[in-house]
Amino acid sequence: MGDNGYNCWLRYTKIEKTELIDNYKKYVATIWAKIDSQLLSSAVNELKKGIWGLMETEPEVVSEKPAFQGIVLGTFDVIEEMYALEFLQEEKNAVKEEGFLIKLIMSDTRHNIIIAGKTDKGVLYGVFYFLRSLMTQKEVEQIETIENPGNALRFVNQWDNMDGSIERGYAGQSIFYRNNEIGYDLERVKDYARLLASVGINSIVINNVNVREAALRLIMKEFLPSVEKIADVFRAYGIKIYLSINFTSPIHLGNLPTADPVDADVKQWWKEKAAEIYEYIPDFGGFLVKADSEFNPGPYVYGRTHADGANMLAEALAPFNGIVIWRCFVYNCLQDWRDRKTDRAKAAYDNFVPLDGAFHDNVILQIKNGPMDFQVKEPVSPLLGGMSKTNQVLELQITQEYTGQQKHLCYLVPMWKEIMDFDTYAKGPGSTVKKIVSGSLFERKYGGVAGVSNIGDDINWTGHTLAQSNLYGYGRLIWNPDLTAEQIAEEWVRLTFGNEQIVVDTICEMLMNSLQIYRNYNAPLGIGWMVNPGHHYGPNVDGYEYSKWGTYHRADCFGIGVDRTQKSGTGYTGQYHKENAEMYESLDTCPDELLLFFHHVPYTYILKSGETVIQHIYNTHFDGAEQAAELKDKWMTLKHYIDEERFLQVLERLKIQVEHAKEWRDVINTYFYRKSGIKDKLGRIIY
Ligand code: GCV
Repeated sequence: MGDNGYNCWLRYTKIEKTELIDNYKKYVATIWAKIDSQLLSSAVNELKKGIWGLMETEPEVVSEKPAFQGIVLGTFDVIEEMYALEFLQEEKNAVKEEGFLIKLIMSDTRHNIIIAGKTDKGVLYGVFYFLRSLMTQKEVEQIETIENPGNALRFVNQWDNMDGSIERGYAGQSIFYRNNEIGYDLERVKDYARLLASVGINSIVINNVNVREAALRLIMKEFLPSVEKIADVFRAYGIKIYLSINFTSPIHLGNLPTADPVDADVKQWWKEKAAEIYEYIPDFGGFLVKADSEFNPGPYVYGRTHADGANMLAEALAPFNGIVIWRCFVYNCLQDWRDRKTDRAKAAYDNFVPLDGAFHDNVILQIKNGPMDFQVKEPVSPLLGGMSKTNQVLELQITQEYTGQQKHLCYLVPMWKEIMDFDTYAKGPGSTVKKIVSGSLFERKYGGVAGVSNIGDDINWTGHTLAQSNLYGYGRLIWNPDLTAEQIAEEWVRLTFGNEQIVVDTICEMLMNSLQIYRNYNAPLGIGWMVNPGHHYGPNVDGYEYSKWGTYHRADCFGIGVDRTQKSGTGYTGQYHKENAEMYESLDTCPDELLLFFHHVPYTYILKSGETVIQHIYNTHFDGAEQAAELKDKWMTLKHYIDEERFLQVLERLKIQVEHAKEWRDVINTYFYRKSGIKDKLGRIIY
């Protein structure tokens, strides 16, 4: 059967295991629900759609009689009142704001599956959990659970522009905009909302953080009715919308002479603007701001601090419970490559740590996972762990800007786990990033994670069908940061390609190996960059070496790496808490995988693995290219198990990857052979 990949992990294809269906059928003939909200209507519709697809049963939806048989759906209060069911107090206490309980009642008189939440949103998440359980063939007795999200704010950020292009998008055009118009395909937007809600996403920023041209006007009356339509679609799936704004909007849109955050007219302009937006969208989330960053103006233009800027907007949004998400990607992007003192890696910490505690309650700082920019391997940003009195969200990149641009297979969940599990020691051992960003470590009001989306209007959403695993995995991981990368991979494969064991095993193995394979043939030992400038695809070792962007490897004929130590380098290591500062400072304890990020060493330096740096570069690049070829061979073994359309789609991408991994191998190896003059001890071909 053909499958173009559009339904992703919500395929609801018929379950072949008849015993399993027979068991479930005892429960699914009726859905009991008092549908008095959009969220419950979405939940019931999804349930009907799922049950029909999976079991070819069309459940009857009933609201008012006592429910003796069937699925009972609703908040605890409503279920207790309407369906003569009582919950234990512990059960009710255990379920938090957006969590849910799934429970079976099997007695002589009743056969019920209860999906209950404190809120309707929790019920919707419970429905998706239930359907996922069916698709992954859980026995009915195994579906009982209580789940709560590990992060309160679960964002995707769209880097969509109003002309329809997507900054760092690799799967077609925007589903939101075309030719400076908005909301042209609301059906598609609705399906996106379903996909996002199914993995627990509850917030979306619908335009690029670089707010230029028409996008400036999204907060104006001419566009707000269309923004409202988008908000309506997402609201039905429990997702709040946010807009990225340009800090100098009062000048461009309000004809004011300044955007100075302490200016009374500027403050007033934003207050009125916020009020106007809330007239259209009463539950509008707030603003995302990229200020003083890569040519986007901000408070520094007026000699003010980032706290001044963020707080001014926060005051405008506060009466409506809106929040300001303020990005920390602030650095000098006009650096001189000859200058070895300035270190881009230090910038976020230097700009924001002095302001810890100065932000209003409804401001959240959004911090990229690394100090540079979503490289294949970077240390965790020391800003995560550098502040205890400020709300923070972690920013991850789901779109594969530096990780193969959805032409290469690169399952990113293992990388995100490395980040979330990193111990910052901010409050002693166990101060992991996941505890900081959830807000639990420092008991912050807000916390969560934001991911830059990887979707576009390609029929399969993500270009590479297997890149759907990253969107799925992102949502699942930030809902429950304790899930393993393997668990998430397996779930995704079962939902997306079915439960045949060979399919599950093979694709899981491909996914789980893919990050290391990509790292093997990419920039070595944590140094990053080495990509073509601008579009960032493909190898170019010196692409950014003599540029203004602050992204250097400092390779010469003797050695490579950036000395970021306190002893002799830029002093960046000193931004970490003692345990990590010491680990990175010393060559003896700095992990191999980050060696060149922290130290400049000769090519003959011997790694902990026992290899020299240069031999490591050769080995990993030869291995990486070979392993990429093996990915394709693995996929070929599934020819008879996967529908032709998706099989061929993935194969086409894997072929590109195989060729392109060779390019990486040869460019990197040749470069370092020519720089160092040191031969590969295994005598393999280097040009
Ligand atoms: C949206 C990197 C990317 C830019 C991106 C920027 C950011 O520099 O290459 O495309 O801009 O990060 O995160 O603001």
